Amino acid sequence: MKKWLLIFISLISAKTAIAFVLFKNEDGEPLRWHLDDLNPLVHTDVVNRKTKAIKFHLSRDGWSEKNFENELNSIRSAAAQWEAVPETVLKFEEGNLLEPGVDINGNDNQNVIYWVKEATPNGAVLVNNERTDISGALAVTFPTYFDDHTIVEADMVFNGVTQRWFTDYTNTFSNDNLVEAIALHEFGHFIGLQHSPLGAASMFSRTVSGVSVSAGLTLDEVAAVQSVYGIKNAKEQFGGIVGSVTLDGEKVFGAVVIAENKHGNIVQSTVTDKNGNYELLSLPLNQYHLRVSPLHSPQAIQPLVRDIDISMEYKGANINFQPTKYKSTTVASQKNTETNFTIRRGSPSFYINAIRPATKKDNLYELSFGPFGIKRKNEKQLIGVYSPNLPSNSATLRITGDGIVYGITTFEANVFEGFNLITVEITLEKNIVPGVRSLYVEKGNERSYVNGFIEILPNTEDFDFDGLNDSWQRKNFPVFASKLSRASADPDADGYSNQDEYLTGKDPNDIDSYPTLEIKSITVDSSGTTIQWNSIPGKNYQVWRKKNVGLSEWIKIKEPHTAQRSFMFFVDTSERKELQFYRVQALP
Ligand SMILES: [Ca+2]
Ligand SMILES: [Ca+2]
Ligand SMILES: [Ca+2]
Ligand SMILES: [Ca+2]
Ligand SMILES: [Zn+2]
Repeated sequence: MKKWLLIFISLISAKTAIAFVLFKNEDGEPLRWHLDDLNPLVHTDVVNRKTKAIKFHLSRDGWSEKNFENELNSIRSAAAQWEAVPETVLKFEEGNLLEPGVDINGNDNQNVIYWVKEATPNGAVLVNNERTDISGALAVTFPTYFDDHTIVEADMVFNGVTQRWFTDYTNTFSNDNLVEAIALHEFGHFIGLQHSPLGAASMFSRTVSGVSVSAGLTLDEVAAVQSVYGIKNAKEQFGGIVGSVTLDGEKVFGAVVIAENKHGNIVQSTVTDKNGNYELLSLPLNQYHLRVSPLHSPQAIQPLVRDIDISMEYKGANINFQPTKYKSTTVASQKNTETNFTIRRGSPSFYINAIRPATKKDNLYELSFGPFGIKRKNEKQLIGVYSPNLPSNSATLRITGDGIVYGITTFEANVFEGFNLITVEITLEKNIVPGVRSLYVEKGNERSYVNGFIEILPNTEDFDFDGLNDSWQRKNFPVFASKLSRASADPDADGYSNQDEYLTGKDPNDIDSYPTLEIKSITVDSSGTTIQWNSIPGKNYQVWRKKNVGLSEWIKIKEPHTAQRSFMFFVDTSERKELQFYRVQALP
């Protein structure tokens, strides 16, 4: 079989991502690793035949002399986040560390990940046996694949020459590139994904430096992995929506299709293919609100999202049409429900070209070309959008979905050279549902969107989908999404899961630090004997008794009970008069 090399170059500037786009061949096969059904031509050091895990090798030197260990751990954390997506067969494992001096090579039967640290005298940053210059990129991933779109090898390189890197997720001041976020994006390519049209997605083509909303996978990317690597018996939890987009009877290429839930959060998005068709797959069974919009306005000189930001395959996408209204579609198990769109030619008379991220200061004007996150604070904040041709009155700026109270709208001309600004006061309601949303300006019956450029941030992050607060995991483990750090793991073998240690403030890496179980009180009254002890929410407890301390056998009282809080009561109604001994057991 012929081998092909694909180059995913991540462009520099503002970061983003959220909808998923797959790279398919003529038979409709997406680019992917075949982990359940191994191709014998794939080398066993590339995919481990026994564990069915994709094996990668890190170059031991990382980027910097002082921080290389954290740099390598950030890459491991990124792989672990993709692997943590529920209901998939996607697995990674790490092979031995490589000595410095590795290079991109699609034919050496080794998936390598490294920083290139030297440039040629004229500034070129050459990799791939000096054939590819990555000086303009943050990082590049090179999957090699067969005609049937089976990935047979993939290498990843970070630009250590023209880019600066950092690893501390709590450092909100750094303007360098966060290794974990860029590695997360690159691992998306590594497993076959293309760029997303959504601003806040990890797979958006551009990234904002520092710690930004591109960290962590979006629902869209979760769906992407589930659709390409989903385990077979999980399929009944999902369904799909498919359809076409047409304009005057012609199929439309490169139209953005977005599915939102009832709160206005984007659950998935994609872009129509050359035949005007789209597929939204691996959607949880629910009702969705779909709309179609162009990638950008034909009037925009430097749009926020362009056709080639998805991939070169999308060059020439049709952008000369009006965004549609919503259509509702209910997804049924293991079925693809058809929803077709007919769109209108033309283009709104205005578009959004830049963003004023959330601020409390009305005299602070930030001009951003990337997505932004907004905290759920119950106070007034300002958000805005800019472009050369925004209306100067009677227009509204809105965020898709519910949970937001809007205040005064302000119009200002020429805030930055040639950029008009519309600002609106917003207050997020307490019960707003976090997620990625879109901004739009509306005037009369015209609407213009920027898709997925605002993320309502959750109060606690859970990028590895285990229900355990990531900030605690990050504090206690060098690779926060690793198997050892997961909620159910017990790395110190003290019999208590990380979840239990978290809830009781114990050390998950110290076998001598564990929650103690102690009966706090026993009281006897007319209703029976009440026993109280300190408990861990979610843990099961069994109460036992015996009448005489000399008897060897304990007798169970009722079935185990699950604790709801940090203390627990149990009433033994059967015995009141006689002497009793009680014992409470925490079940593993
Ligand atoms: Ca290689
Ligand atoms: Ca977590
Ligand atoms: Ca433990
Ligand atoms: Ca412990
Ligand atoms: Zn990329």
